[in-house]
Parts: sequence; C-alpha cells; structure tokens
Amino acid sequence: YEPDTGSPVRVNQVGYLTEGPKRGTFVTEATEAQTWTLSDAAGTEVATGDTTPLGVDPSSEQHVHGFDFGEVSTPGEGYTVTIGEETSEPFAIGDDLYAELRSDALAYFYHNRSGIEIDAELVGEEYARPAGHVNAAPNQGDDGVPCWQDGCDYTLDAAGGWYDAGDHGKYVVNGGIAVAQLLSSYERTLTTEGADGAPLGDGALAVPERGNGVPDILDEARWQLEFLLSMRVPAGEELAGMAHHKLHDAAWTALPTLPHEDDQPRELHPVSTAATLNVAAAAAQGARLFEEHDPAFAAELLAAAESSYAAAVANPELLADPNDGVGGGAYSDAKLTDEFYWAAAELFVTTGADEYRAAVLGSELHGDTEALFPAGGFSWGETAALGGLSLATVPNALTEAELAQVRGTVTEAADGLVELAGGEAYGVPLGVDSYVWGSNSQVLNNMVVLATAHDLTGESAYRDAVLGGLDYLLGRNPLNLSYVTGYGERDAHNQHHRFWANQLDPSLPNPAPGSVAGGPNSELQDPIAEDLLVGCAPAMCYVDHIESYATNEITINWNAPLAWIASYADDLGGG
Ligand code: 9MR
Repeated sequence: YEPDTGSPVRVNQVGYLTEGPKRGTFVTEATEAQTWTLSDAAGTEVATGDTTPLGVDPSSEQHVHGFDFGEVSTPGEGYTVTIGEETSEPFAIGDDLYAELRSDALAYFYHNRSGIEIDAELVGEEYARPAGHVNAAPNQGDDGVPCWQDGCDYTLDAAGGWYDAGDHGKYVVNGGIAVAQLLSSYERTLTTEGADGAPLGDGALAVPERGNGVPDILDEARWQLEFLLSMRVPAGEELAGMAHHKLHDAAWTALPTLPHEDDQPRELHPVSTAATLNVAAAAAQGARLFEEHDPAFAAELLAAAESSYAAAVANPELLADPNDGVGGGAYSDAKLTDEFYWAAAELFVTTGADEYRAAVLGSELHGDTEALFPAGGFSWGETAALGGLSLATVPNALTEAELAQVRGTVTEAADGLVELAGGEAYGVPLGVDSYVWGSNSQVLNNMVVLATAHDLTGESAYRDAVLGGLDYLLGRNPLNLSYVTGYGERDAHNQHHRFWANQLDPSLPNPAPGSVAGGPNSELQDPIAEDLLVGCAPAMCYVDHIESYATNEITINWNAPLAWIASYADDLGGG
C-alpha cells in the first residue's frame, strides 16, 4: 500500500496567521538547498528564498527540507509555494482563519448527543437523526440500564450524555476529560486577557438551548455533566457515591448503525475509582462555572464532586478490568495518582478547602513537571495536567510562591515542547516514540500546554509552537493531509463512525466539518492497519479508511482539545 501523499511541498492547508510564523516542509532526495517561491492567487510571485536541508526525518523516514516565509504578512487567499516542478496545496494568510473551526469543533458534541433528536434546523438535513437510546424499539433506553456487576440489582437512568466515538458507548473516564476541556475552554475566556467569550456565549453555537441566557458552551457541557452525575451508585447501595466506569452495548454493532437503530442490550459496567475521580474533577470545575448561571445546579455539582472524591478516597483501588472490552472499550488505567491530583486540584480551586490543599501539595506529582505534563501528551489516562493547568490559570487559594511554582511547571513543560517541536522536520510537538492511538490528541494536548504557557507569559515562542502544531494537523505533515474534516484541500473524511459512514453507504454523510481523526498510530491495532500499514514509519501509520478504528476514529476526548485550540487560535487572530 502506497499512500497518495500528493505534492511534496507541505503546508498548513488552511493557512497562516498574518503576524504568525509561516513554515513548510519539502520532501526531496536533494541534499542542496532549493529555491522556493510564494505566489498569490493570481500567480504573481510575492516572495522567494532557499530551503534548509534537514536530512532524514525519523518520524516519517522522509528526506526533507524546511522553508520559512514568515516575512510575508499580506492577507489573501489562494497562496501557493512552488519548489522546482512541485506546488503546494493552496492556503490563506489572514487573521480570521479559525473562527469556523472553533464552532465546528464544538458542534461535534451536539451531533454526538445521546437521548435527543439531532435537529435539522441546527445541523442541516444531512446530519439530522432521531434520538438514540430512548427506549423506542429496537433500542433499549439508557433511562433504565441494569447494573451488570455481581451483587447489584438496581437500574440507573443514565440517558443523555455524548456518545464516545464511532461506537455508542458512554464512558466516564474519557467523558470526564472531554467535558473538562470544554469547561476549560470557556474558563479561559474568564481568566485570560484577550480571550473572547462571545463566540462561546449564548446564541453563538448551534445547540438547542441557545437563547436560554446561559453561554452555549456551558449548555453543551451540562448535557454531559448531568450524564456523569447519573452514573453514580445510588444512595443506600453498597459503594454509593462511586461512579460506574461505563455503559455500552453487550456486543459491538456493525457499521453503519445509527444510534436509534441499535438493538443491543445496554449494560452498566462496574464502578471504578478512575471514573469516580473524573466525576469529582469535572463536577468541581462545573460547580464554579455554573455558580453565576444556575446556583442550584452548581450546588448539586459541588455536592457530587465532594462525595465522589470522598468515595474514591475510601475505595482508592477499584480498577476497571483491562479485559472488559466486548461491546465497548476497556478504558482501564492502573495508575490513579494523576486522577487523584486532578480531582483534588479542581476541588481546591473551587472551594479553597484545606483537605484538598493538603491532597494537592502532598501529591507526589505536585511540582514534578514530567509527571504532570508527560512529553507524549496528557490524555484520558494521564490527567494530572488538567489539575495543573487549572491551578496555574484559575484564581485560587495557593500562596504566591506556590502559584509561581505551579506556573513554573507549565512553562518548563512548554519549554521542553518548544525544543521538541523545533527538532521535528514537520514542526510537530510530538516525538517519534509517541505516535500512539489518538496521536493527534496527544499533539493537541501538548498544544494546550504550550498555549497556556503563552497565555501566562506572552512569550511568542510558545504561541509559535502551538501554531506549528496546527500546521501539522492541517496538512504540513508526512501524508500531506488535513486530519480535520472539511478543512484543507486534502482532508480526512472517512473516519470510523456508525452514522457518518458515507464510505459504506452513500446515503449517509461523511463526518461533520471539524471532526479530528485519531491520527497515526505505530502500533497497528486494527485489521486495516495490520493489512495496509506494516513497516510504516510512525507518522505514516494512518489510513483514511472507515474500518481503521485505531488510526481513524473520532471521539469526544480528541475533539475537545481541538475545540480548545481552535478557540485559542481564533482569539490570537483577533476573533
Ligand atoms: O482512546 C483510547 C486509546 O487511548 C486506547 O489505546 C484504545 C484501546 O483501548 O481505546 C481508545 O478508545 C476507544 C474506546 O476504547 C472505544 N471507543 C472508541 C475509542 C477511540 O478509538
């Protein structure tokens, strides 16, 4: 299998901010510098210069040169770079490149809501669909899901929430990080100068709750927060206060299957400490953000956060079974110091209480830059960074010296990522060893760390590294492919999804614009990858095929950092 990588001249196919860095990559066996030429839409040459030979890129095993046209700052569409006989895909230079991506990346969440009809007026006919898992045949409704654990005989009303990904499972651990990153995207607008809350505000997004006086991004987050609360063991039962790890089908369904067509029994899988801490963390963060808009809901969230945290402390080692992967993902995680840190940090930021202060300051992770911000990126299984970022950015009761230390870990991590990206031929803040399942989200989460460092310090090197990450995701990469549907001339559009399955059934749509593919995964963990990608260099281990779930799925916890970053980048351009 030879991927079609198009032109060897690789650029961000969306474009470059007027005052931002402008870098590209050229794949060539030539060892001497080559001349590049930037032309505008009319074909007029506007700049020229020499490439820099960089040798072999270990991530892609391609021979590459870099080029840089950062001196050009004339806005326009349809620019191209030509080197010899080869011309890049067209791109823009401008300030308003990411406004649409911000709302599209957020629309992903409404599209993937469970338990509610997806309204054509909000998403268009093509993407409209009936409510899923609402107890209308052949569905089993999520309003009465039987507990699936030895010794429990209750059912939970766990309707609502977001579907995880291409499947119809609803998982608390990646649900928690996803909603937390939406909340953080909003919270950033409250705590950061130059961050604009209006594009996330009431009436700004296509959600059914728009016009209710509450910022739309909080409406979207609430849909998931309520689901997370509903996954808790009821009072009076053994393990009350703990959260069930996940709810999903008894067996995997075929592709395509629309949510309302799913005929599988729904099952509530055992509780876990990780899930419980996700509820605690996300609910604690939600509590402070809903205080202004709905004090009763805020109080409910805070009470749930505190009791969840207490339940997790009392049951610190209830691990999800790594082999519980039939009909849904396992999402198992054997190391929970990071979840404890995250939950304690959010509770501390919200309440200032001594108990949580002690848990934060006493954690072995506190002050440990590498443990908080692993170079391979934070993720659903490595969540301490979320707590660290909240402590660093949201006003809280740390002393000045403690705050300076926390902020120091963010900038130290970001310094490492700037260096890492600077050594990558494609400018990506991800090392050759980190192309795992969902690598694009690892890139995005590293970009969140960099962007936060930029918010804290104003240092342009951090901003430039974030923009370099966007360049990578939007086409300046070994496959010359934008991993975000609807963005760039050559975009991923066959991601693994049971409704957005146009590749299998032309009457169904492709993924909605603004859906980010998981990305290159060097482990080859699905049959398509095993068949097509043997021997691939890490950053090449990707195929835009609907059945390649290990390289090409889409999920809430990958689109959430995309939304966060699009929001940051749109703010950079001035809105
Ligand atoms: O994102 C998850 C990734 O980190 C794991 O390595 C992988 C295998 O366990 O599972 C991924 O999550 C998938 C989940 O298990 C099932 N629904 C789709 C998720 C994204 O591919």
